[in-house]
Amino acid sequence: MSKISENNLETTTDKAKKSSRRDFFKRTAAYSVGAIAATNILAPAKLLADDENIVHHVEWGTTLGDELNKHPYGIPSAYEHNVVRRTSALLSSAGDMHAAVSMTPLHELEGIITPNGLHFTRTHNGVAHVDPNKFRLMIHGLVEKPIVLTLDELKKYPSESRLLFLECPANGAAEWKGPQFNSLQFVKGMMSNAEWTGVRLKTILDEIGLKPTAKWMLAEGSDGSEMSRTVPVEKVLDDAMIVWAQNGEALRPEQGYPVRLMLPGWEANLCVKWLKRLEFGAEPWYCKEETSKYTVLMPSGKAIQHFYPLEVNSIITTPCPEKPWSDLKKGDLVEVEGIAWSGHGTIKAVDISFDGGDNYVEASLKGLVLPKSWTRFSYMYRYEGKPLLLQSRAMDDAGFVQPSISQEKAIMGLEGVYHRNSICTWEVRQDGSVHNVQVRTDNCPS
Ligand SMILES: Nc1nc2c(c(=O)[nH]1)N[C@H]1C(S)=C(S)[C@@H](COP(=O)(O)O)O[C@H]1N2
Ligand SMILES: [Mo]
Repeated sequence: MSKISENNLETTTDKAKKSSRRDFFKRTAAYSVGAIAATNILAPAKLLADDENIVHHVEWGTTLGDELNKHPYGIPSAYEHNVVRRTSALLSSAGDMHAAVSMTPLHELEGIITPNGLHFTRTHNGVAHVDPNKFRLMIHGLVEKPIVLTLDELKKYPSESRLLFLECPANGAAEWKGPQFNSLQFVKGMMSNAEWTGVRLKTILDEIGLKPTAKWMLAEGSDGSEMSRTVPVEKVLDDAMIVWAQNGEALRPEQGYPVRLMLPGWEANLCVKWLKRLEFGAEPWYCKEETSKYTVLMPSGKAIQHFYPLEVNSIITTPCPEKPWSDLKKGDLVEVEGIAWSGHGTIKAVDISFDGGDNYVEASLKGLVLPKSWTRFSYMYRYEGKPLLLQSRAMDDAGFVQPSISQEKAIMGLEGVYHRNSICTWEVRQDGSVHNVQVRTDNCPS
C-alpha cells in the first residue's frame, strides 16, 4: 500500500487488559442468540451445553450483594477499571503533569455524553481546588454597574442547559507531521461532550448594562496560571454561558469548579476555568494565550490571530486501534460508528469510505443531532475479510465539509499545531488489526 505512511510507534494504551470486556461481549452474543440470528448481525457464537455461565452457578448470585451505604457516591464496576483518561509525557511540558493534558477514552464511550470522570482535562498549572465560599466573580470595565457575585448569587439567575462539545484546538496536533500515536484516545481524545448548566452571559449583562464602547471581554482564571483570553462581544451576547454544572452535578475540579466560561463551538482554551474576573474593554487584550500561543501559523510565515470556532470534524470510533476487528469473520454484518461535530453549527451528513477516499457511502446519524454537540453516526457494513482504509467525512449546516489531509496541508502548510480537522484514516489489516495511517490522495507536500 504505497499511499500510506506508516506509524511505527507503539500504542500507549493497554490492550491486554481489555479481555474482561471482550468476554462480556461474547456472553451477550450467546445469550441473545435468537434475536441476533434473525438479523444476522453476528455469526452466532457456539452454544455450549456445559457453559455454566448461562443459567446458574455465578458467584454473585449466591451471596449477599454490597450494602447500599458502601458507596454514597457511586463508582463504576471494578471490571471497567481500564476505562480511564490517559496522559502522555509527549503532550506535557517536559513530562510535568501539572501543565499537561489527559485524554478521553473515546473508544469506550457510548452515545454522546462523556461521563464527568472521563472528561478530558487540560491545565497550565494543575487542577485548582477553589473554596466555593471564597469564590467571587467580578464583572467590570465598560459596564454601567460593575458587580461582584458570590456563587449563590450567580446561581439565582435563570439557568439553561445545553449539550456542547469542548475541544482543545490542539487536538491531534502531533499528527500534523505524520501519524504519531496508534490510538484513538491519543489522536483525538482532547475533546468531550457534556450537558452544561449555567446562565447566559447576556442575561447578566442585560441587568448590569454594557456600555456601547465595549467590544471585547477579558476572561481570567483564578488558578496559578491565571489563564486569560479575550472574547469579542458579539460572541458574549450570542450564546456565551457561565456554567456551574456538568451532566447534572457541580463541575468537577478538573473542569473548573465552581464556575467556568463556556463558549459553544469555540476553542476550549477560551473557556476559562476557575473563573474569577470578566472585564469589558474597547480593544483585545492580546494575552499570552492569543499571541505566543493559539495563533495559527500560515505557510507565509504570518500567523492568524482571533481564530475561534472549531471546524467541522469527525472520527470513526468503531473500529479503531484500541477496538480492532480481529474477531470478525468474512460475511459478518458489523456496525461502523463514530462521532462528528462542528463549532459552526449542526452536523448535516457523514460519509464513510472503505477505500481511502475513492468511494463514499452515507452513514446515518443516530440519536440527538444538535448544534455544537457531538453527533453519533453509524453504518452497517458486511465485512469482506479484506484490508480497508476507513475514513469518515462530515458536513455541517453552515456548508463546511471536512477536508482531506492533502487539502488541509495545501492551505495550512506543515507547521500547524491548532485546528486540525482533516479526514483521519484507520487501516484495517487482513488480521483485523487497526492502524493509524495517513493517506495521500493528490499532489501535495507529504
Ligand atoms: N483557568 C484556566 N482555564 C483553562 C485552562 C487553564 O489551564 N486554566 N486551560 C484551557 C485549555 S488550554 C483547555 S483545552 C480547556 C480544557 O478544558 P477541560 O480541562 O475542562 O477539558 O480549558 C481551558 N481553560
Ligand atoms: Mo487547550
